[in-house]
Amino acid sequence: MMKQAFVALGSNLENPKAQVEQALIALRHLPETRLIKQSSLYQTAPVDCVVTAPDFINAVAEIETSLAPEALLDAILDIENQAGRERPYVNAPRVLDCDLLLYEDVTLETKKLTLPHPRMHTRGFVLLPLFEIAPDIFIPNHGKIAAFMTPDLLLGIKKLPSSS
Ligand code: PH2
Ligand code: MG
Ligand code: MG
Repeated sequence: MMKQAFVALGSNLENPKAQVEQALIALRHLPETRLIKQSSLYQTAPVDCVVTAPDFINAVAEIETSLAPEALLDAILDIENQAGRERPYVNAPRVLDCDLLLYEDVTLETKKLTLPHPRMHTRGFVLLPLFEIAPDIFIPNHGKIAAFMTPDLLLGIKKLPSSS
């Protein structure tokens, strides 16, 4: 049985736009998985990062997969590692961050994985691209996405034209 899931992508190192585009290609090639929709790319000001952090490119993808949540997480962390992800400190600039946001309406809290992603409803750089491709999505434990789309969260976010 195919399950619906949403993955957030972010990069602010080493040609972020190319990193996110490459990650979207890598998602297409995951086993047991289909890429259903991808959002536009967004240039976003860093949130909760050191002041010198460069802007990010962010996007969200909708997939269908028969991988179980933790297997899907492993698969997207492999995509990060393939891109050369390093973790010198919390929220350090990164070549690629792939976060599992939602998996059906599953709520889960294990050592490895929390669903829904615990900060997704507070972050404009996740909410705006997610809203673009899934405006009616319900965030388990929280509610409909539109309720979280407050103007202050959307400051510092710029949608890139699809051609650029
Ligand atoms: N990711 C973070 C912390 N801050 N800020 C932006 N703009 N985009 C991100 O993807 C991002 C962030 C932790 O993963
Ligand atoms: Mg993240
Ligand atoms: Mg992450």
